[in-house]
Amino acid sequence: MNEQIQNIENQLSSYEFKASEDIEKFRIQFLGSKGLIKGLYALLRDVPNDKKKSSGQLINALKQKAESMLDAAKKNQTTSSSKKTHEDLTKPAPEVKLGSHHPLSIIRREIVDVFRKIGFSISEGPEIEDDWHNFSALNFPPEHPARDMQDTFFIEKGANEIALRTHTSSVQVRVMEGSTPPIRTISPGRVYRNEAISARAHCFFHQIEGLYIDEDVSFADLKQTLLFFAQEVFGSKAKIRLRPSYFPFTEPSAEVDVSCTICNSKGCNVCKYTGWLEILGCGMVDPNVLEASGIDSKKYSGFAFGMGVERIAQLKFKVNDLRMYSENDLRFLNQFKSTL
Ligand code: 2NL
Repeated sequence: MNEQIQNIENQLSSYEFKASEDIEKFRIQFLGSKGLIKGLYALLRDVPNDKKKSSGQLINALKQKAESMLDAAKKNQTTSSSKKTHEDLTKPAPEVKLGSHHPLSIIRREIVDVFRKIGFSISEGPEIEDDWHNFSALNFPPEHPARDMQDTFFIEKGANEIALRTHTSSVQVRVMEGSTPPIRTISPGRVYRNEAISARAHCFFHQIEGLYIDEDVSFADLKQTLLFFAQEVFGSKAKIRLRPSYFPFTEPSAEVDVSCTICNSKGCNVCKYTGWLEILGCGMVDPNVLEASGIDSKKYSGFAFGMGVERIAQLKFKVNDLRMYSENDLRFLNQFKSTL
């Protein structure tokens, strides 16, 4: 037995690791499940009892030696390969994965650019608003349902309530307060409503509102501006239709439909066989709203409109679940890679 142990000990001592494959060869030869050292343990069964202990200790020591040789060889390999050389500097660079613009950003930019072309400036404002800018200055009566906890995320209740803005009209109130007509501005931004999240509703979404105030601004100016917008965004054949509506901040008010671009107004399931798609709300700014922001309603008049960016993107990109916009699923986002 001792002779066999000595024999393997000699083999170990004279072993030289030459190539990286030798590490695995060494492991199999000495430490593998059918290796030399396992073989010694098998022989131990036939060793007389009084010698078992000393032989066992010798084999254990041998096993430890083999293991530490293996560890040392492995360590040596990693340090020598990392020390080796630089990468091949003539190799082409690894592919750079380009990100993409979010579909809502693409549409927002497209819409903003349409209005920029006809002289609108862009205004931004805080997402956390006071009651005055979000409601009172916009002619919301004190008991209006939008002021309810059910509809608005309040941050502070009390004399001057603080809430997440429910529309970007609040930005336009700030513009009116801080400047004199002519005012031509659009306000893109995120707005918040206290709603359960579903395919059709979300607790936040994005709006673009427009405001034009000057002497003698008329409903005809509003209609023509919106027709221009619709044809820029939905194609030169697009038509619009206005239906009477109601908003606290405009009088008269209207809802605007664009002719269905999917079926050419023939009727399809997107336009519910009406040939029309609702895209925005609008109206002539209520004189109370002008006065609340210090604009003389005898001298000036104006129009305003507001649209949901998600809605326009839904129509242009055929997105049928609002949640897609905020889930960051790459299978969704990657589809917009080439769209800008
Ligand atoms: C909609 C309707 C609308 C406005 C927004 C507005 C702003 C000021 C004064 C008067 Cl400062 N009006 N904005 C007017 C009519 C409709 O939005 O359905 N938006 C998604």
